[in-house]
Amino acid sequence: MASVLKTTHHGGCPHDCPDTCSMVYEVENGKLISVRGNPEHPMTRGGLCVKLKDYEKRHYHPERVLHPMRRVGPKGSGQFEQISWEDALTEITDRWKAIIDEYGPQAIIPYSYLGNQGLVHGLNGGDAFFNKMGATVCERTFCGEGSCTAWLLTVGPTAGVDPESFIHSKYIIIWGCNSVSTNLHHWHIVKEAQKRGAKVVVIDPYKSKTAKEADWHISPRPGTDGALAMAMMHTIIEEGLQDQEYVDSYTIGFTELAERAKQRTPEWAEEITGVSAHDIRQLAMEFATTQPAAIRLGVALERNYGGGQAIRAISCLPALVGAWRHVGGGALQFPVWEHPYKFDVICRPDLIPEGTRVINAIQIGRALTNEMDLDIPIKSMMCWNANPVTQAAETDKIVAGLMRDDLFLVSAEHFLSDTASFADIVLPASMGAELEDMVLSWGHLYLTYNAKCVDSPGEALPNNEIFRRLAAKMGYEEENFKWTDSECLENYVDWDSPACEGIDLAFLREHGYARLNVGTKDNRAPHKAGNFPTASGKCHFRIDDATNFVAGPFRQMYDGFQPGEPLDSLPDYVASRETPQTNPELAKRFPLNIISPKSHGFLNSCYANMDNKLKAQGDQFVMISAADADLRQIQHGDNVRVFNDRGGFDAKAQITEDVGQGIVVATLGYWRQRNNGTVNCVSSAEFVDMGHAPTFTDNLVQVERIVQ
Ligand SMILES: Nc1nc2c(c(=O)[nH]1)N[C@H]1C(S)=C(S)[C@@H](COP(=O)(O)OP(=O)(O)OC[C@H]3O[C@@H](n4cnc5c(=O)[nH]c(N)nc54)[C@H](O)[C@@H]3O)O[C@H]1N2
Ligand SMILES: Nc1nc2c(c(=O)[nH]1)N[C@H]1C(S)=C(S)[C@@H](COP(=O)(O)OP(=O)(O)OC[C@H]3O[C@@H](n4cnc5c(=O)[nH]c(N)nc54)[C@H](O)[C@@H]3O)O[C@H]1N2
Ligand code: SF4
Ligand SMILES: [Mo]
Repeated sequence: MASVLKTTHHGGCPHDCPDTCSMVYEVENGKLISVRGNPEHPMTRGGLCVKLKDYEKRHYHPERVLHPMRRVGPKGSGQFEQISWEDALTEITDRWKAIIDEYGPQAIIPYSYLGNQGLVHGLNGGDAFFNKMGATVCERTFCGEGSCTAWLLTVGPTAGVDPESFIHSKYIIIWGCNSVSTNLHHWHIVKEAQKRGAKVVVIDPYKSKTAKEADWHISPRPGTDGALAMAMMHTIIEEGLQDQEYVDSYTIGFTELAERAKQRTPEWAEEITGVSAHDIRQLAMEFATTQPAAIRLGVALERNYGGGQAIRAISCLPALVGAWRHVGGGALQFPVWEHPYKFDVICRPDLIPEGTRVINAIQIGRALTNEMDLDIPIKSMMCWNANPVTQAAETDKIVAGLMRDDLFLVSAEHFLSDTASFADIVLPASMGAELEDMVLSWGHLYLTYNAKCVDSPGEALPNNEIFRRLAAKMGYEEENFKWTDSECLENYVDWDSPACEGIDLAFLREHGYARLNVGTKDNRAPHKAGNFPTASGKCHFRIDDATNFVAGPFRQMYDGFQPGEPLDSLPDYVASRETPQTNPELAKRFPLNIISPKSHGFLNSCYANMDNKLKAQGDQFVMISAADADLRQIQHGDNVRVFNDRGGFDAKAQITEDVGQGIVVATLGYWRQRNNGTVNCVSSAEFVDMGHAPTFTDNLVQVERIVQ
């Protein structure tokens, strides 16, 4: 009898999720047979989420793209023929060379995001390649860049409170984050703190899974958090609850902030937010007096026109009450700021020719349809680690652009996603256990290693190998295009930094993960005595002469760093663009504010093509209040159309008390090829006030029963 060889290997979940779980791959006879959470990792604690617990099934899914393919049917028809790697790469580079000859390299645009968060196969791969080419720079501001701009202006690039230190918090505000679905491994810590007596407050316009488990759910209208935070400041200062010594020593601009806050009364905020002045006062007083108090800022906070200003206001709150003095006090945004990655080496922004134009990924539909009036049209796009047809705004324009006969689309993918199905050439990409990498985390303070432990099925190749081969064919000579994956890892991390003391690649290969040397969960209080990584070393309530800019922890990915319009020197409430209050004309036809948060069972659009995940998650639904349903003669379970002037999608009506009147909620990720439209058909590609972040929570729609 042949002996069965079972081995285990260190994994790191590559998905765009703050938790970056440390995993255990189990391999038998060269096949991945199971994937578990690493029981030793202090955040993963042996558990994975519902999406990943059978990750091996995704590796061996029958619909995986296994070979390079060329389109043979009309665009988007999904008809392809298998071709060799050599033919695929030659065809791609021949087409690109011809486009460059005729239009110049800026007629080509890369399009990627964090579909893979590996340093080698996620962040690297394409950026250095397209920078060398001189292609149009794709500015990628989908997720957190408005938040980052606000955070940097206020407290600088600090990881803030260690997510694990929340165990010591006595008052926790989860603000615009559905942790139960999107940050599960932080939620476990919050629940433990709750058991130890902490009060957990969730601020969310609807009763999310997380809001349901809170001690107190506060439900402001979408996009009104700035008003809530300003009124909290009002109460704190009015009651004299600020930590004056902390404020005097470690902040700038208290006098001006206090003056503005004076006008932002809880009664004023009640009108805007719909939260009672009484509740606002109570929240402010509890937050100020129950220390350590910690705020978890969700990405979703930025997704309306005043998102940046709201996040600035919220980021001021911990300094105002001196919460930073304590372990487990302060605010948590993206801990990735203290990870020692060398983004300049990874993405090589230095290779971008001076004067290269920048197009934002959120507005790709406008670029592809040339609504932007580009002097050089986009003639080719390469897409990897991203799926704009489901995830980016104004989808109908994206689809119209991708249908253009003169657009040459190359897609490296695991599956024939909504985007890849429009490609001229599809390249099969390797998955998790098939490649070596380190996975960045924007949600904890560990380095995470991922071993290659099985071969890729068919002819799939890791992203970085695809770009190595493309670079060779294009004749790019820089040494980084020749580094092995292992050499990349040696070069991409600042192993000599204090954060990496005692850690090297060999250690990571052996242990799978390593805690950065940035204090422990039990002693870390980075801003106990100020020490904010801002130019002044202080927390900035006030900023003089600031202008808008695009920032992100991965900002070197695009170098779209052009200073923009002047910013208010103080935080404030800035109204959304599309609400019945701010745009009554539009609201006559489209009276409902839509929120499109993440689906519990999908990871962005990943897993929404797997039947078992779809079954657990359920079909596309839209949550609507009984009052709004009645007005439209909609019954629970009816098929409805959700739409506005930008487009629409079909959904099953879910009548529920979890949403208030005037708000509808439809979660994200369902595939267009399986549905009549997606939530992004209705979302606008306008930016918010800071960092070119998207306005996914700033859209008015109408809902109608579909009459069969
Ligand atoms: N299961 C699952 N997990 C994921 C993902 C996924 O697709 N599925 N995606 C990952 C990614 S890429 C990201 S960026 C994170 C995002 O993680 P989160 O920030 O948690 O993202 P969302 O689920 O979009 O929104 C969270 C909550 O914010 C609320 N919200 C929306 N607008 C506002 C507002 O104006 N004010 C307030 N106070 N709340 C608002 C929504 O109602 C929602 O309940 O999740 C990651 N984790
Ligand atoms: N309405 C609305 N829209 C949103 C949001 C929202 O809350 N509401 N959230 C926004 C946010 S926060 C984000 S982060 C974006 C995410 O937007 P995207 O990053 O575009 O979304 P994903 O669905 O994760 O797409 C990743 C794709 O990469 C592929 N992929 C994964 N790993 C690899 C690999 O190793 N190699 C290759 N070649 N391909 C790979 C996957 O199969 C998948 O198709 O969406 C944004 N869009
Ligand atoms: S998607 Fe997030 S929670 Fe799930 S296994 Fe990956 S890192 Fe962990
Ligand atoms: Mo995201």
